[in-house]
Amino acid sequence: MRASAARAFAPKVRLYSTAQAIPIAKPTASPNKRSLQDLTPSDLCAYWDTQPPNTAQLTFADKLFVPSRHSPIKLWSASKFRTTPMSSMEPEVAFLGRSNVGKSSLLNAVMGQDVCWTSSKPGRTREMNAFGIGGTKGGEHKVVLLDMPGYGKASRTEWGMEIMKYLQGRKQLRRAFILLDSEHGIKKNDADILSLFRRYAIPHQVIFSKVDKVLSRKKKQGKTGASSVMVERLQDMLQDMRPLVQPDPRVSEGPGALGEILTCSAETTVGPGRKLGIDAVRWAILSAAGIDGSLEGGQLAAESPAPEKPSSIP
Ligand SMILES: Nc1nc2c(ncn2[C@@H]2O[C@H](COP(=O)(O)OP(=O)(O)OP(=O)(O)O)[C@@H](O)[C@H]2O)c(=O)[nH]1
Ligand SMILES: [Mg+2]
Repeated sequence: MRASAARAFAPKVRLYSTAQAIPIAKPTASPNKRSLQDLTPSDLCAYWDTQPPNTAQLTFADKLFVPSRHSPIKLWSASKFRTTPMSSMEPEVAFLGRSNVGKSSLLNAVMGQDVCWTSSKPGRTREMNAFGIGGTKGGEHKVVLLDMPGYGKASRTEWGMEIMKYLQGRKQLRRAFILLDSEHGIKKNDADILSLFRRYAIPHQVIFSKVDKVLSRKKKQGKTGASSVMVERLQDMLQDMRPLVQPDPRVSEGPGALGEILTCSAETTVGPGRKLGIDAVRWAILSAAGIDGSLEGGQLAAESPAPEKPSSIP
């Protein structure tokens, strides 16, 4: 592993970490290469409170997100919470994070279609945009995904208020996914949002975006593999994140994030229609929506009831 690659992880995590810093390993002569398409959720993600999805669950999730004539479908856009449609009952999950962290790109990868606008300039998404997934002709959508405007650079100043109104007031919301940039780690405004989520008991989960940037330093076309050392270091980084996303309950303002951190790359293809780590994100979305993937005669047999929102939400 190259020393520069090691530096990409360690200092940023230490910034807010209370855990012991991880020593930076010296480069090894010829690190074992792992093919990116062979990396499993257990390699890319950390699961403390949940089980890593198995192959059948990942396949089920991938199938549900396959684009069709009825999915994905743009349902609505809103710039203010009070203008969001209240009639829909389908479970919703929202994607939040700093401007330019890769929310819209991630959602395009998840939905298998470029339905969200993306840009290299921060501040591209200006409204909440809702997309329905898993719909059939004449049928309701199974889950609604929300692409949110980013916070921080080039964001609307009043957006923070609207986002909190949505997160606290939206009955259909099952989970907020907060994206953090793998290369930059947790910044002050990310830490502030995580703290707000805890204070208002909003169910949330962390996803690290752009993991290609830390798994491999090569240009896009050369990104076919990652060294075993880098995969181990990614796991170390995720373990280091635990006290930050799940602070000690004795000092925490409220419930922490789900004990499951995902990493993915919306721009790394690992097979036909497959991007790195996106299958695990799809499974996490379905789990949040209470769709467990039990199959019987080709139909979904059982959908566990959607988790109730904590009663402590004001
Ligand atoms: N290397 C790499 N770049 C990515 C990835 N995902 C997104 N990007 C790039 O990051 C930039 C921002 O992507 P967006 O998806 O528009 O980010 P966003 O969070 O929706 O941004 P706002 O709407 O402005 O808040 C674009 O230049 C993308 O090409 C990824 O997985 N890897
Ligand atoms: Mg966007």
